[in-house]
Amino acid sequence: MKSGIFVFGLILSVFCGQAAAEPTLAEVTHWQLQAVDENGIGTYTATDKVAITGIILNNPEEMLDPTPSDVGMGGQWQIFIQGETDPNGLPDHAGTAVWFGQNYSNVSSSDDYTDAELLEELYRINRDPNSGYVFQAGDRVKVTGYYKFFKGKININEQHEKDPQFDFTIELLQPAVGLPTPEVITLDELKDEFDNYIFDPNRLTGPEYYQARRVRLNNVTIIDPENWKPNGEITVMDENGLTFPVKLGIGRGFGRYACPDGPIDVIGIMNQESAQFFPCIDGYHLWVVNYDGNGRALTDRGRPRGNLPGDVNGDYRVDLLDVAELASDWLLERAGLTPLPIAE
Ligand SMILES: [Ca+2]
Ligand SMILES: [Ca+2]
Ligand SMILES: [Ca+2]
Repeated sequence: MKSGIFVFGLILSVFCGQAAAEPTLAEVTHWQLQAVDENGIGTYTATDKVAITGIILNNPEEMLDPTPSDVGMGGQWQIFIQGETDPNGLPDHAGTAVWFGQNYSNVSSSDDYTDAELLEELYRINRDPNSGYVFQAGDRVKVTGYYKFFKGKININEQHEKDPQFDFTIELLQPAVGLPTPEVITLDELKDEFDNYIFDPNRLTGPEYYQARRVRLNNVTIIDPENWKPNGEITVMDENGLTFPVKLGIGRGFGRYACPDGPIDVIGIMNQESAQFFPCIDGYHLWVVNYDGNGRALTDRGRPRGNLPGDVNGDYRVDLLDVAELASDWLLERAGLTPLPIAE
């Protein structure tokens, strides 16, 4: 009898286990996914998982360092996806970040990824599962996964769980579509007359309208060049004295080139990481992931002149300066891009 109850219980638990393991999924627009309430808290809860489509705005290793590490969150990876149109062909004016990290035990009860597991997972999410194509900024993709709200926006992620059932997947829809033309914005659209962030829970004005999208601020000045460095944060000011933070990525250009002086245009991704977990109505900034040293636009135009691939520093001459930078990188590999070691 006891064993009969045990078997029944086993069948029940298997059945319930299967039922619980079937997450709900919907294809949503970025606009639907990024809805917030009056405190800036994300309100989307309709399904367990979502699928979104759009254009990749950044190469992940210029935004966060994927190198395996025991420190803090360890290796990290993030891309922003900009929405295009909804199923009716109307603009999907929003965007979504997709994030992945190594040491989830800092923020959840999950185990961490070992360094080898991290490399495998980075290798997986950097490539189209059907073709092995390596994703790049400017590709059109579909992302399917769980999501979690963090400091002002809903990110697609693994909900900080290493268990493979929390994996997200990225599929290539069309390669090399090109980066979206940045929308030109002015600081008086983002800040009020007292230089405070405008917050609109309807997301029709202010930084919420541009969140996770590629934008352009023309003719501003960097007022704190002493803060110029990879992973630093600088401040730009317009001619009316309004200011806005610009977060610098870890693209090599921020170490290679001096901070531009004089008026400059800034092309970056509008991001939010609010000061508090509640409310989430501040903490907006532009995120520029790399700079090519051109002096007029804080961006990486990505098409160097000269047709001299050995010209590492972009001065149209291949010499010892280039060799020095090359030598300092000798035998470095980028986690998640180099082929994985073959298992013994
Ligand atoms: Ca927000
Ligand atoms: Ca995973
Ligand atoms: Ca050179």
